[in-house]
Amino acid sequence: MGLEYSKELTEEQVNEFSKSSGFTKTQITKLYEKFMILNTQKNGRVSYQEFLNIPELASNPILERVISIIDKNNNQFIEFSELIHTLSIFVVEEKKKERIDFVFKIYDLNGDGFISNGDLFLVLKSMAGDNLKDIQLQQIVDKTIAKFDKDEDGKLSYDEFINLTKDFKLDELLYYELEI
Ligand SMILES: [Ca+2]
Ligand SMILES: [Ca+2]
Ligand SMILES: [Ca+2]
Repeated sequence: MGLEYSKELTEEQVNEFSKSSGFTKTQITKLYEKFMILNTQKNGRVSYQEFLNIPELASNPILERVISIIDKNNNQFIEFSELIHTLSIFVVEEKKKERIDFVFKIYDLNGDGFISNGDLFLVLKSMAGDNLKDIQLQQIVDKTIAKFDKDEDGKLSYDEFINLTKDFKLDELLYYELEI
């Protein structure tokens, strides 16, 4: 009904998106403008490839994992509603649990419900870049897993991860950094 393809949102759509996400109307309008810039094909949904074309993002190996989590309906495209839902997780203070869920899914790279030693290594490596040697990184990973792996199965469950986020104040960190 034109929603996905319109260059501008109608007032009604702005209201709806604002209500469902917690963003102000002005923020919705601005975000939509950015979304349409990303959307080089101007078809109302951003493909994985369009995301990967963003120079600052292209070098990030966990990007595809992040995009696949944003893509809630799994159609290989990011719709505007999916994008603002995800962004709102990081700017609306009360959405703390959703923030932690989102971060857990990123760390659980293979999506099996646990953060394994290998998952954590790959995620931290992609964040640290070349600043740390693999051996140093592996030591950090081993220590971190050992510290929070209460049931000693060698990997972190969701509950164990919650303790980690508390220890590192991960939630506050994320909330602060991504505030817009
Ligand atoms: Ca989608
Ligand atoms: Ca996993
Ligand atoms: Ca465990």
